[in-house]
Amino acid sequence: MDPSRLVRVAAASEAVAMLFFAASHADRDAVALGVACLIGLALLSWRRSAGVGRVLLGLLFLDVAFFTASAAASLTSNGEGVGPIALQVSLAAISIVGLLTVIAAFLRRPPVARPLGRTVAAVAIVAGLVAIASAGGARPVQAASQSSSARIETKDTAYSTLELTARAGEIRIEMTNNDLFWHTFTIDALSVDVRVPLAGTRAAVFTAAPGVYQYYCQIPGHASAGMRGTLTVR
Ligand SMILES: [Cu+2]
Repeated sequence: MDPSRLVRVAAASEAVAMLFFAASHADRDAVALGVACLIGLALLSWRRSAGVGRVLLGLLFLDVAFFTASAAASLTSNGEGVGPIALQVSLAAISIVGLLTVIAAFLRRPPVARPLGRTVAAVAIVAGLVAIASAGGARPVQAASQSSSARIETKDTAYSTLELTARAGEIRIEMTNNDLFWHTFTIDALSVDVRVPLAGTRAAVFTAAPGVYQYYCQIPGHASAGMRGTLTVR
C-alpha cells in the first residue's frame, strides 16, 4: 500500500474523531484541529500542494500525539476514568501512526507490503472508532466543594468563572477540565501552575496573603482568548 494513501486514512480518522468530539462537547480546539486535518487532506489531492498538506498533517499529528500521550500518562498515574484514558490513548495512536506514515511518504519509501499497510490503516481506523466511542463518556466527575476551597472548570477554552475569592492563608483551588486538550491554572505571583488534562481534576494548594492575583491558562493563545481572571484573597 502506498504510504501517501496511509497518510490519508490516518488524517481522515483523526478528522472524524476530532469533529465528533467537537460536536459532542462544543470544543473549539477540537473544531480547529478537525478542520485543519480536512484542509491537509484536501491539499493532498493536488500534486502541487501535496507536500504542504503532508507538512501540515505531520505538524498536526506531532502536536496531538504530544498532548494526548502526556494526558493519557497523567490520567493513568492519577487513576482517573477509563473513558478519558481510552480517548487520549486512541488519539495518540492515530497521531503516531499518522506521523510515521507522513515520514514514510516524505522518504519516498517503496510501497508498504499490503498486509502491513492494511494493519496500519486498520490501527488508524480502529483507534478513530475507539476515540469516538469514548468521547461521549469523557465527562468529569463532580467533586464536593468545601468552604475553605474554590472550584473552577474549563469548557470551550474558557474558565467557568473569571472571579474567584478565598480567605487568606492556605487556599485550595480545584480545577476540572472538560475540553479535549490541557488547560492550566497559573498564578505567576504565587508560583502556582497546575496542568489539567481532559476529564482530569487537579488541585492547586498554596498560601496567599490578602490581595488580588491574576490567574491565567499557559497554553499558547488561551489567555488572549479570554482564559484569565482574578483571585481576590481577603
Ligand atoms: Cu487553556
